[in-house]
Amino acid sequence: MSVAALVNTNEWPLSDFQANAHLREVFQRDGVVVLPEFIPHEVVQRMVAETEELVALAHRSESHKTAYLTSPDESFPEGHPRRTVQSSAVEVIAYDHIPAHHAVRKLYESDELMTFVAGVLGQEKLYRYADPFGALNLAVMGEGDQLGWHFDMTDFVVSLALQPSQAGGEFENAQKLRTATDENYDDVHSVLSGNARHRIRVEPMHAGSLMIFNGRTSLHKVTPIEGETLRIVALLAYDTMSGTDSSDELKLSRYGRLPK
Ligand SMILES: O=C(O)CCC(=O)C(=O)O
Repeated sequence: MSVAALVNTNEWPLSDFQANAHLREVFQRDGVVVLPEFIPHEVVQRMVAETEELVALAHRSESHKTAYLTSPDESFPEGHPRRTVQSSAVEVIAYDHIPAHHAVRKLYESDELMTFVAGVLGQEKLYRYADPFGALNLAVMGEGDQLGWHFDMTDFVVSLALQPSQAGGEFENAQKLRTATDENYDDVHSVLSGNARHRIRVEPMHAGSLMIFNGRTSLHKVTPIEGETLRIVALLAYDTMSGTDSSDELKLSRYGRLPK
């Protein structure tokens, strides 16, 4: 199946240099770019149905870590972001559980999509992740699940919203809050303590939206899910170097197992 059958190429012509240059500018400016209706409605429906068949294979993880995805560091003063714990709960379907015919897997394995993402990121070339579980994974969140405030450990993430929850499940983002050389703890503290609503933007996560996001510098969360409808998001992992894999610690916490 060609990627043209999976992507709304009328709206998002993947190889249109001009259009991609605009997306690249937005990504560079904001650290995030959202492409609404990237996937046509009927394809999204197929992706959701194919994901629902796999829900029993999902691994549930619940974590209580700081926004830096670490345990609290008691050497910092009380109330400091490095000591402040965030709660998260999510179920994840790993790449090796997603069959070859799944439309999301076909999309992820398309070179055309990877070249397009590289163009938006301003990268010469990208590689798919080497993690046999995390290269492509489907995050499924039910009532009460949430992701606490956190920075990612990777430079960027590509997510595809497949199904929003009835309420809650909002992706809140305080963009570009830190840099490689400045942790900006004061502003991180303000966001964590709810005193910086003006810095937070809710990114639209309608079914079929693709989001390309720099989660290493932007502090973000998913608010608690309300209602019975599962919130489903596909996470497509790429890197600028070939062979990049996740640590065993991350695999065990997110997927509950290690490769055999
Ligand atoms: O589910 C989402 O929308 C975002 C996921 C996320 O923030 C993450 O996995 O780090």
